Amino acid sequence: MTVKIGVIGTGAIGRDHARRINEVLGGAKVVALSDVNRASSEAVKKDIAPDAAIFATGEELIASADVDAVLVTSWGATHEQYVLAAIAAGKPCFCEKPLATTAEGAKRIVDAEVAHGKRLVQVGFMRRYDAGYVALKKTVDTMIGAPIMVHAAHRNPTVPKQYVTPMAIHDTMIHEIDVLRWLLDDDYVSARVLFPRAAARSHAKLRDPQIVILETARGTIIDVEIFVNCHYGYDIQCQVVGEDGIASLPEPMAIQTRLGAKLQNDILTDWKDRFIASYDVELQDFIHAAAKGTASGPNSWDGYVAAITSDACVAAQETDGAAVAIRLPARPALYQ
Ligand code: NAI
Ligand code: ISE
Repeated sequence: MTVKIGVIGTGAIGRDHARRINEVLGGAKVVALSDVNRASSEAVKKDIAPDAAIFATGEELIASADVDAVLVTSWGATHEQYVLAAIAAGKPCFCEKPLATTAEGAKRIVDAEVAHGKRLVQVGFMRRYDAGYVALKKTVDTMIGAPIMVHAAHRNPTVPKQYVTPMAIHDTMIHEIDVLRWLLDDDYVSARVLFPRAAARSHAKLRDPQIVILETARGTIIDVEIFVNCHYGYDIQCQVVGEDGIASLPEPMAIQTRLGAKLQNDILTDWKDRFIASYDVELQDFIHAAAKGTASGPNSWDGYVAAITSDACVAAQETDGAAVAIRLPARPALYQ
């Protein structure tokens, strides 16, 4: 079976996901495109999906009888409306992070999916599919004893001018919020945020870098440095300190040279390259599940927990280092 996919939001990642569906992965084809900027869908049609129909709105795309499953890759604030429409239509839906920009919005999606009675939503937390994180999880689960601390860093070389302080949490650190919860198989109970002096490349509305400290229910303390104007590269670090030893996320493969009295290798500069293989694997997983009319991988509950945690971290940006509690409601049976 070929799953006929409609893509809503054909900017950077929507275009890249359309490319991987049509040119890299198996079992699916992009048949429909929609973007508030029609020129962007037209460019994707021309370059990647010549047979795709262009729809004026995401809702019309979702309603089309030609569309079996939906990719939501528009701006974060628009995700909720499209995911809810896909659930109402009973169509599997892959939604880029964040599932919704508020915890209330994510809860509406959880409620709608629970009422539908079957999983339809996969959230784009691709790090769970990254070979390095998968290997790290196996090591943490089997070799280093119970985790005590995690030291992590999420560094972007640069961000657009409109990127402001809360976005460090709900646009950037949301990846750590999800992947560390998965890695430790634990939930968060509190968040604190510390600000060192702002880096010179920052601006008045962006306090950069920042350090978020999360505590888990089992007492593991996690520190995450978010530095989105680090200049030197796109760099993701994660080290888990356990009772018996330490495990670290592997560096991406890179050729090492010994040349001109220097030992060196390149550092990546773009998230698209750093997680290219993980995006392939996550979308192939989506296609397999969508062919069966369902979804797997990170679910709406994970998206909801990430939204609750993000809200607590953003609140903690305003408390001068004081802890903000994170309280989760009971998990519905659909997500056990
Ligand atoms: P982008 O700005 O390059 O593209 C977004 C597109 O959505 C634009 O073409 C815009 O015109 C369109 N759009 C906005 N509102 C719309 C609406 N109501 N209906 C239809 N189209 C609409 O942004 P980018 O970087 O592609 O990000 C899109 C989403 O993907 C964001 O939620 C972002 O957080 C997520 N993302 C995830 C990444 C990951 O590593 N998993 C990496 C980059 C982005
Ligand atoms: C972007 O939206 C992503 O998801 C990237 O993975 C992240 O590194 C970046 O900070 C975000 O803006």
